[in-house]
Amino acid sequence: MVKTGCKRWIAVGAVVLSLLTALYIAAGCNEETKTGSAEKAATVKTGPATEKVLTEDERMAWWRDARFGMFIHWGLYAVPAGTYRGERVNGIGEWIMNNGKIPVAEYEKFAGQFNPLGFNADEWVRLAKNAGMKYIVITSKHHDGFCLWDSKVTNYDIMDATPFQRDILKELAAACKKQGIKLCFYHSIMDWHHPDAQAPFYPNYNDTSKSNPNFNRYVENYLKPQLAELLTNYGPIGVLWFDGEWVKDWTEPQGKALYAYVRSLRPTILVNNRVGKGRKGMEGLNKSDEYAGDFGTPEQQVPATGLPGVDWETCMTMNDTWGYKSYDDHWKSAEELIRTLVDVASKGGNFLLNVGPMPEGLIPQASLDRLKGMGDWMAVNGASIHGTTASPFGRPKWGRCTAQANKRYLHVFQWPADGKLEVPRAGANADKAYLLADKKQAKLPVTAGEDKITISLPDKAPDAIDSVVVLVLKNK
Ligand code: FHN
Repeated sequence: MVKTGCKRWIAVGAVVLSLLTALYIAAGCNEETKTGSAEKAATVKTGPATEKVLTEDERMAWWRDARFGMFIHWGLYAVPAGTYRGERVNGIGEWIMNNGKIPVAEYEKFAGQFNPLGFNADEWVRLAKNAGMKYIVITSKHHDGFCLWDSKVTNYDIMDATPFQRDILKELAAACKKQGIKLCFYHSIMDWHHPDAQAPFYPNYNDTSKSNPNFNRYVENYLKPQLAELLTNYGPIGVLWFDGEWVKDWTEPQGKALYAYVRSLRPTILVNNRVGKGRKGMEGLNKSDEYAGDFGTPEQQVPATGLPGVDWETCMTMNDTWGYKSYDDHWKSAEELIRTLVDVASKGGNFLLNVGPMPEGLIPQASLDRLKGMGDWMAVNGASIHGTTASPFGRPKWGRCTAQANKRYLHVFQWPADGKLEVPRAGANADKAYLLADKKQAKLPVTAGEDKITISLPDKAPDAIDSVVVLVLKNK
């Protein structure tokens, strides 16, 4: 993450850059750029009216409160769905172009088959909302380079290359606005399709020993104009969630410059640490303060004790793939997912849970079932997740704890056989306790000892997965 002083410089840079960008865009200086057969001239609308300048905490506030979001990996890879020329391809679904060694011209043909007539933006947003999620992060462009929006700088997008010809991001933006969900974009820096990026590295597009001498041209003439489109034409975007930053040609100074560029277009936007080199493997975060980005991104794991002192978000799949793979049946249970959400929140993080829609535009039934299970639990217990902070006393043996003002939400995974729930006092005095599932908030007997508070529980747990006891503290 970036030190405050360093961020100040980035903010100053962002203002300067915004002026330059406005001039750059207004001058239509991309109009001459054609960077490959599929690319078109760029004419990008000018940026949004100046946004209110927010402090760091104000900017992060909605995201910290949200705690739970939906990740959507969707693109052409949903068409082969893990199988190429009759053979199952190893690895995660959205990597099929690389893992199946599919040449660019062959892979492009999937666009002609991408016609998701079942796609209903309102329905997807409703699914996220009903699950208790507050934001959606969708792949505007994954590593394969295909664009889910109407981009003026390429024909390799939903409008020009597919029979569908509906701007998916535009429809989602409208649905999110209507339903009060923040829309965010995942965007890959690595691009296996672009001739100035990784396309020439075929058959290993992900060859990190290789350098493309034209990479900077890709950044200036393609990546940045596309980001300008995404940030100016789709309303207020909550997060730009970068990925694919590990390519040899991408450096931390470029990451910092891109961070400043993005903030110059949308001053209040959040940007993850993968904009630069701020990620350490899948652990999520390089500890040094010198990296760009607003939050760390542990992938497929929850840090044992959180990432103290920084904002972070665990992203995770429900099965083993991000992009749809028809035969991946290795699903986590709703119980595991609910407890993971609680575990993450109890350590002060966000949980970004993935769905990989099918090529018809529908979300797999197994994902719907899990979203429903989580939504049912959140409908009763959402207050113990949204707007909460980390446990003040780590991980108790019976479950987890989240906190908000004078409330401690005690997430009981193991209902005590003797009916006594022991909570470390952590310097607090108890006022009362009740079950979150109990609308009448009937008081549970509480006794406060020297080091612990003991709550007497009813015989039966209201929820076999996680019953939440609310402990209200005095004097706070
Ligand atoms: O390579 C990608 C992968 O396909 C997926 O998008 C995940 C999500 O965090 N990120 C990358 C690997 O770190």
